[in-house]
Amino acid sequence: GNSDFPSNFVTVSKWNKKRLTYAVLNQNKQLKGRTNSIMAQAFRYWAAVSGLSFRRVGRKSKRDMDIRFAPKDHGDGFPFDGPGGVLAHAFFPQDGRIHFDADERWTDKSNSGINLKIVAVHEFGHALGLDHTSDIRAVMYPFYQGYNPKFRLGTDDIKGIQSLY
Ligand code: TQI
Ligand code: CA
Ligand code: ZN
Ligand code: ZN
Repeated sequence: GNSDFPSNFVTVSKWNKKRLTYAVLNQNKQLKGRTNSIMAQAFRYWAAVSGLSFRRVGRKSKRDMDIRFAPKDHGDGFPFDGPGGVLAHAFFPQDGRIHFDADERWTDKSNSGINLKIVAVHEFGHALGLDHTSDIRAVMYPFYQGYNPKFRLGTDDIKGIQSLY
C-alpha cells in the first residue's frame, strides 16, 4: 500500500483538546508503588510524538480518563476472564475508561508475566482513538509481543496519532 498513509484504522472519535488528565484509581498489588510511574511512562510515548499532554490528578478531581485494575465482572458489561485471555480494554474517546485485568501477573522489566507498560501503551492508543493495525512493528498490532527493553512506538503508531491530533 501507500507507505505515507497509516494502516491504523483511525476512528472518527478523538479528544477535542490537547491537554488530558487521568486518575489511577487503584494500584496493581504486584507492582505496588510502581503503577503510577509505569502509567506516566506509557503516556510519555504518545506525548512525545503528538501535541498531547497527560497529567495525573487525584481521584476526587474532574478528569478525562480513569485507569483501574479490576477482575471478572466489574460493572461495564465487558467482564474479564481471569489469568490469560483478555488482558485489558479501553473505551474509545471521549469515554476515558481504561481497565486492566486484575487477575493477570503484571510485571515491569521482566521476561515473565505480562509487561504492564506495553499493554498500557496499547490501551492508551485505543483511549486516544486508534484502532488495530496490520503493521507487525506497531504497538497497535493486536498481538502481545512480550517484554522488550528497547520498546518504542512504530512508524505506523506515530502516523496514526499524528493523523488524529
Ligand atoms: N484486549 C483487547 C485489545 O485491547 C480488547 C479488544 C479486542 C479491542 N478487540 C478490540 C479493543 C477491538 C479495540 C478494538 O486489543 S487484549 C494486546 C495485544 C490486549 C491485547 O487484552 O486482548 C494488548 C490488550 F496487542 F498484545 F494483543 C493489550 Cl498490547
Ligand atoms: Ca484475563
Ligand atoms: Zn472494563
Ligand atoms: Zn487492542
